[in-house]
Parts: sequence; C-alpha cells; structure tokens
Amino acid sequence: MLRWFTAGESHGPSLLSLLDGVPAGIELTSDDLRDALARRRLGHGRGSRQKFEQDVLTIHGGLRHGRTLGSPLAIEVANSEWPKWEKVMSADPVPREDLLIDAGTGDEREIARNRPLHRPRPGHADLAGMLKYGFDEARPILERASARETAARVVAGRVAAALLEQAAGIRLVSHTLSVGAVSVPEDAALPTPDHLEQLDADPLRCFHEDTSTAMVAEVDAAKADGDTLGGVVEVLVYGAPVGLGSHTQWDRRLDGRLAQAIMSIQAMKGVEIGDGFATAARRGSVAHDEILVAPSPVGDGRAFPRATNRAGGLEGGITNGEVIRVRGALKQISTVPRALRTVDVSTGEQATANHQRSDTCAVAPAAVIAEAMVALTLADALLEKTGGDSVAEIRAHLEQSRTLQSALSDRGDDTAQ
Ligand code: EPS
Repeated sequence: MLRWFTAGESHGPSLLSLLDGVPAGIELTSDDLRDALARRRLGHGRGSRQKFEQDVLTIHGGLRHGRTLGSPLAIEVANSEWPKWEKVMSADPVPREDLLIDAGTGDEREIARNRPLHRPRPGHADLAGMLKYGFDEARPILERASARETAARVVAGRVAAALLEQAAGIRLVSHTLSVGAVSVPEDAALPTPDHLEQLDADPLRCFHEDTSTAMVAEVDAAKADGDTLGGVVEVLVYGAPVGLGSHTQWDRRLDGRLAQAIMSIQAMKGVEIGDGFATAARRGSVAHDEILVAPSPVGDGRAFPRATNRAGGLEGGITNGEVIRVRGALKQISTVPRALRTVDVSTGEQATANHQRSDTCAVAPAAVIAEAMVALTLADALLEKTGGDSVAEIRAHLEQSRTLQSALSDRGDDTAQ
C-alpha cells in the first residue's frame, strides 16, 4: 500500500511530501523531481508568481545513491519567496510592530501582505473555510487551499511514475483537450509518452497545433478582458496490465479511485473515464467495446483486444488492458481581475472580491498535476495487486500474474462448455 500526504502553506517556508510504502530499488534522482516541478510551471496564461517564485528541492529521506531504500520518502519543496513572508506566515507569534511599516510619512500602515483579506472570492475556499474554521479573514484558509500545494503532489507523482515504469512498464502522458470554448477536434490523434517534449514545448500542452494556436488567442482575449479561463485535461496511461482495481467493493473500484484523485485537485469540477458523459447519449450497441479474438502479440496464445476503447481501459472498476483515459474539467481561477460581488465580512456590506493579481489560465499545469494524481492512484493499485518490497519482487509477481492470465486466455475449444 502506498500512503502519501502533503503539508505546507502557499507562502510558507516549504511544501512537504511524505510517501510511505515506496518499494526499494526505484531509480530516481533529484533532477527527475526538479524536471517534474519545472513541467508544472509551464503554460501560457500563468501569473507573475510563476516568474519570480522558485521551487527549491531537498530530499530528506528514502533515497540513497539514486535508488529508493524502501523507507519513507520525505521531499521538501521550499519557496524562494519565503524571506518576504517570514513574518506574515511566522509559525510563532510576531510582535504587532513587525507587521507594520512606516511609509516615510510618519503614518504607520500595514504592509500589503498582512492586510486582512475580508472580501472572500466566490469560487475559492475562502468563505466556506472561514465559516468552518472560525477565521474572520481569508488568509488562514487560502494559504492551504491554494493550488501551490500541487508542487508537493507532483514530486510524489514523479516517484509513483518511476515505480510504474520500472516495475511494470506503465507510462503516462497528459495533455489539454480544451481551454474555454476552444476544443481539440474529437477525432484528433492522441499523444503517447514519446510525445513528451512536444507537449512540454506547446504553450498549452495541446497535441493539436491549430487548436493550440486558437487556445493561445483565447487566453490572450480573456486576459485583455480581465477574465479567467478553465478547460479540460486528459491523462493517458499506456501499458497498464489487466487486473488493477476490483469490482468486489465500492472503494476498490479503480475508476472511483481515479475520480476521487482527479476531483481532489484544486479547481476540478468534473471527471470522465473514457468517453464519460458522451457515452450517456449513445445506444448500448455503440457504447461498449466489442471483444475480439486475435493471436497474442507475445507467445503463441490468444489475445482479446477491443474494437474500440470507449470505456477508457476500465470495466467493473478493473483495468482491461486498453489505454486508460481519464479527463478532468477545471473551472476558471477564482481570483478574477474583473472582481465579482461578495461580502466584506468586516462590515457585513456588499463589496467586490479581493484581487491583487491572478493567473488567466491554469489548464496546462492542471494536466501535469492530473498525471501525478493518476500515477499515485495506479501505483497504489499496482502494489495492492502485486505486493512486493522491491522493484524486482513486483516484476516477478506481475510476471506470475501474466502467466496465469495467459493460461486462461489460451484455453481452446476443448475447455469451452
Ligand atoms: C492560486 C492562485 C495563484 C497561483 C497559485 C495558486 O496565486 P496568487 O493568487 O497568489 O497569484 O499562482 O499557484 C501557485 C503559486 C503555484 O505554484 O501553482 C490559487 O488560488 O490556488
């Protein structure tokens, strides 16, 4: 079982990622983790924070000479902006005068960072969090609700992706399907993990060149209008074996686990597996994936490929050997320059929401984050299926399971009743 948690605030000293149950023998370096962090910072429409704020990586445990030890992995992603926030976000009480500056006029005024945020933003956790946790301003809520936390998820996801690839040959890739009203055509080709460089180079992580150009224009138009944009991202998983997840209990169904993983990402509002909502409009005869009988691509036996992959690689909550397709719908960033109506909780009067700056569009990084969440969910499902304390042991268990499965597939007419 893979367990993992994150901790830390958006403007705190660091974000922390703690992974427990990581098998021994995964080859991984701090550069692999840095690359993953850099990938999360990409994307046209990101705000100014991405330019000046640096992720500073330190590995505190679980890795030695480029290999996991089987012990918990402890990874820190420090925030290079921390010195500016040291007082505002101090763990210990701070004298009131340290949170004030003399603007040269003799008047004391609060530094902007410490100004209480009394006008919660619609769409953000601000107001619900303030009411729930008993705060009279939004800072204590937004600091943890912020999507900066996803930096910690992405490093954890990179560990999971290395495990999946090295133990089971499973590879993932993520891309953008839509930004605002601009969508990739339905019949467009899907990327594979070999297209990673091309996707990283695209301003919106879009695999369809013309659509990408239109997406850039959509982001620029929204920015010019003082607005923000959402979109849809997709994660594709290649090489997943048959049999991850289970139909036997609600919380073991892998589609349900993937849905939770995606929905847990800040600003996600919808999830689809395979063709998802489009399937509901079809008739059954064109909704499912017919099972074909073909010679096995490995050995002399048979294989059961599908005529289509509308189910997105999952049936009954179990992987069926086809490419896994998971989509997430990301809402628009809640900090809208053209600020929305809200309440000023200090006066109880109608007001407009807090706004200092904002990203116009966070869809491209959301794809990378969704990929990390899918990797973590699949790594857990793989370990559940195979057990094993080391990469070598997982490989051996998986091989055994494949042999048993192909013995079943190879049964000829003599066993058919
Ligand atoms: C975020 C809003 C923006 C993002 C931030 C998440 O920050 P701010 O409102 O302070 O400009 O830039 O994301 C990151 C800093 C990051 O590293 O991803 C939000 O409201 O969740």
